[in-house]
Amino acid sequence: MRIDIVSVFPEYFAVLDVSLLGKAREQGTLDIAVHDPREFTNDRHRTVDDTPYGGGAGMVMRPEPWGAALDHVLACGGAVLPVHEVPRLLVPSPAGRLFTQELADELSREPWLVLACGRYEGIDQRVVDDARGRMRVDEVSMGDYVLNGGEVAALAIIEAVGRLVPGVVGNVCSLAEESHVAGLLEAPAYTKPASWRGREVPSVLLSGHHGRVARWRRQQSLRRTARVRPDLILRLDPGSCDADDLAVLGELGWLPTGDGFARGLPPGPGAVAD
Ligand code: JDQ
Repeated sequence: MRIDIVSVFPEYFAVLDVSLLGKAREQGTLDIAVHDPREFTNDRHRTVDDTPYGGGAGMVMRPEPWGAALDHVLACGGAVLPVHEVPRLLVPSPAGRLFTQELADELSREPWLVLACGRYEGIDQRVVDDARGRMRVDEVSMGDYVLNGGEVAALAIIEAVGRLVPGVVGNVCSLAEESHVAGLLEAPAYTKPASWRGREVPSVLLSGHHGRVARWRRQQSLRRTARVRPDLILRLDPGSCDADDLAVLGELGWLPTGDGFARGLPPGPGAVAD
């Protein structure tokens, strides 16, 4: 996969030399290049920002350097790809659609991504609107909190997408296991020693009984998700739940509906708390 990043802070992306993604770049599985819009300015001060029309605090990134940088990426960045390829453009923004595992999956099957990282109050909207005429564009949010720019969001996107690209993650089983438990939080994990500071590893994990371990983990996932992320239980597919799952959720007051789960009666007296 080819990834072009556009950012006025190219140094941010030094971490892409490290660990799994660093190895994938060495192997050529990921081909990542960073471009600085400042290199596409014409004035003596290499200005990338200006005051917002309509007034208000902060600065907005000027469209001309961004337009030129994206033109360059399309003309040269794709020199390594078949001529017919068109990239997907991702623009991190607090006003974008939520970046999800589903989108990460979809993007991992693309040959070419471009990430446009704004700063200040963001990029002049016309840059995004103009790009939509040439490629698929998604403005994406990492969640309802505010970052200072798109760089950290771009790194999270690259890590989430990159690890799904064939050949990046060595252990393919862990990816398969993840998709099996998709939509639920992970069960807690433990390693040696079996006893630490008076705390024991749950005995079922030492039992060697694979069936019981799987059932315990699934139950922990369901309980944890119901407690911490009830929004995920609402969207859980009852078709992906077996009788054991329904029993656990029922005990917590969740009942299957046509297309998900709903809060039923709260567990009555004698119900077991987690
Ligand atoms: C940019 C900014 C507008 C703060 C400039 C570019 N999930 C998420 N949070 N924050 C961002 C994404 C994000 C992404 C790109 C960005 C923030 N800023 C700063 C812009 C309002 C507030």
